[in-house]
Amino acid sequence: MPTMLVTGGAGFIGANFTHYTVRHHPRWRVVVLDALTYAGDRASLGPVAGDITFVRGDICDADLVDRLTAEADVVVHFAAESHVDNSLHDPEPFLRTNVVGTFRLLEAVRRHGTRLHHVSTDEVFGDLPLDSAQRFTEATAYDPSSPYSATKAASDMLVRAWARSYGIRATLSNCANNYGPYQHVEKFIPRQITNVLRGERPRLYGAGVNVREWTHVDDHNAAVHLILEAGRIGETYLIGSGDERSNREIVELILDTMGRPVDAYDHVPDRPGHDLRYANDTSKIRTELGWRPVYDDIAAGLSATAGWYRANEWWWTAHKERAERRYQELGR
Ligand code: NAD
Ligand code: TDX
Repeated sequence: MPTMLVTGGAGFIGANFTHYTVRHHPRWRVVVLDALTYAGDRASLGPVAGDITFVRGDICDADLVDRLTAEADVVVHFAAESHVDNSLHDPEPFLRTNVVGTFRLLEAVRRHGTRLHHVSTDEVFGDLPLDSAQRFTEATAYDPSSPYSATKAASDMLVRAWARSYGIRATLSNCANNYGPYQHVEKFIPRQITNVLRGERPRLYGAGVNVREWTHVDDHNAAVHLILEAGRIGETYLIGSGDERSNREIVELILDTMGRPVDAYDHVPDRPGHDLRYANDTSKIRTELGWRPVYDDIAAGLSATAGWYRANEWWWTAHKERAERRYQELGR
């Protein structure tokens, strides 16, 4: 059986990717490498625990990464510090994991000739004006705004340089905002859903006009599998649902689907440097690889996601206490 090493597989997208792989691509033997930071949770892998191998470890640990990469046919790299607000408060872990960690993986795949897929974000391109038809493409110049996006941009640049200079077999993807089960409650959608479940009001940064292109995590992960199967080595693919919504619209949809008045939310101080709008032109992955989002109804997706958080309070309660203590310190 070919072996796939999944870094960050105990986080939101990595855990859903691991579930998706076990369910839809059972020919792979999956090894998850995850440091179990505050954002990682072994319980997210509970449903597939018997089908995979879990290794607790750090992607900055060169010896461990070398050993696991030597045994793998493919590395799918999700591990990262992922939250913009945390990066504004304390950037150093972002430099370490997102830049140095990616460098360690690159050196290991270079030594062993292992295929790599690097998972990244559209935030590397900076932001777009609110009222325009502009979209990011694979050729858009990098212009990151936050320490998070700057370190993700650096990691993408390293992957491209290693591909060109050393000929490593790598592909990259830059996806829009994801939502779905097992997302950490520090992030926008699960924060608001769990606030409502606890009888508290959603909290909107600033006026709530900022726009994101919400994409279901399974659509993202289906795209990653297509790239692994048929993506061209050295290429980058943008991923996104095409469904742009303001933060205010999302909060109203959440309140509505959860049976609350749509204006039962509060405004809180804005995020410094808050990116206005992200939107991806996904023509390349659609025409080259035939990818299409399956989840094309955000109201239905939010309703299902709210249902998941309602049914899985055990999974998020402890994370919620810690996340809200942090937000209190940040005044948001
Ligand atoms: P997450 O924060 O939920 O999960 C990150 C995982 O990485 C956690 O399990 C954590 O324990 C692990 N990790 C962190 N540092 C590590 C280290 N040094 N060594 C090993 N493991 C470590 O993040 P996510 O939202 O699932 O994002 C996954 C990837 O997808 C990231 O690379 C992110 O940049 C990218 N991405 C996320 C989104 C989104 O909307 N969430 C959109 C586009 C791209
Ligand atoms: O309580 C909140 N209120 C609010 O209005 C939170 C937590 C967020 N927001 C706003 C900020 C953003 O405009 O909602 C939007 C989404 O916020 P986040 O969930 O923090 O996502 P974002 O900053 O857009 O980044 C996300 O998408 C791209 C992920 O966290 C990144 O890892 C990914 O790369």
